Amino acid sequence: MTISRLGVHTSVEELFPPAVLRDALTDAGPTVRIVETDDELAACDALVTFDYEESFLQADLAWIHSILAGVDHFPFDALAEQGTLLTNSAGIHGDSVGETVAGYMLMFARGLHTQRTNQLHQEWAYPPWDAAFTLDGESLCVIGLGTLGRAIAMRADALGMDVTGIKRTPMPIDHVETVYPPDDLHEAVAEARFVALAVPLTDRTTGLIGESELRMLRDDAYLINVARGGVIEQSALVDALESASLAGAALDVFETEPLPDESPLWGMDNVIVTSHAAAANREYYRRVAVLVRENLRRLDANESLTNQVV
Ligand code: 7N6
Repeated sequence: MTISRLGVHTSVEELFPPAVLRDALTDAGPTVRIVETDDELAACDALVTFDYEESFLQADLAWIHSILAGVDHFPFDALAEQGTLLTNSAGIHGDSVGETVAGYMLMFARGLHTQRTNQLHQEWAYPPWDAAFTLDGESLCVIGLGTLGRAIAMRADALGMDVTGIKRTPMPIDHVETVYPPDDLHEAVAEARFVALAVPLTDRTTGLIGESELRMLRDDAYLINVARGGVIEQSALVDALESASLAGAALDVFETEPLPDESPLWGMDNVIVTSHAAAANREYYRRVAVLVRENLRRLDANESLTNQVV
């Protein structure tokens, strides 16, 4: 199958200007246009997009490429029924998310979040004598050992941390001392000073960290979420933070985004809130372009697609 008319949906603007991706694809084969209206959509065989909209189904596209790794907002069954292929952008976020998680852990260990808050009040304050620690020798459990989890594990290992992890199909993974199956979740998280969530949002991972899992965590543990908000029962997390049964949390993703003004998470000293920005990277569009080009080539050659979800 040859794609001759490729659209870049304006929703990619969430991450980069549509024109930079269009320009990066101009010599890829198809004519490439930026798509905003249904008429423009109707003139496409395939679409690169951030959002999912129902009009994409009506347009009967041959292929949709999501510029996100997490595609839980797409209707897999309806796309499959219609014969529309769906691919995602998994695999391109390891370095950016890995560095972000290393940053969160360093902020907590070295008290940098507190120092920054102090600076905003022009306050010169040495940390309480027993507050600061080093990551060297601390433990991390990474839940999900795909691109993100492995990139997190590699950086944690380089910082001298003891890394364990959970993988649906356990196998030896570089930089991870012990890989547990999902059934051993409680055992795996109970030991860890840091727990990082790096799983896709699926039926199996929705609410994975709820009240009983939070109760298993050490009371000096930090929870990090760079997966999807729905992986944690957010109200149970707020309760755990308010009752100090957890030392803190770094959260990039939330049940509702943007995080609503009234959320108590905004105001907690031991919570780092970032705006679904762990994967932000000025090179993002180039990496998407590489995936799109590869799949245009494969479609042309009647080969199976890379990163195919549906
Ligand atoms: C950037 C999203 C993904 O699913 O959540 C990540 O690709 C990055 C807004």
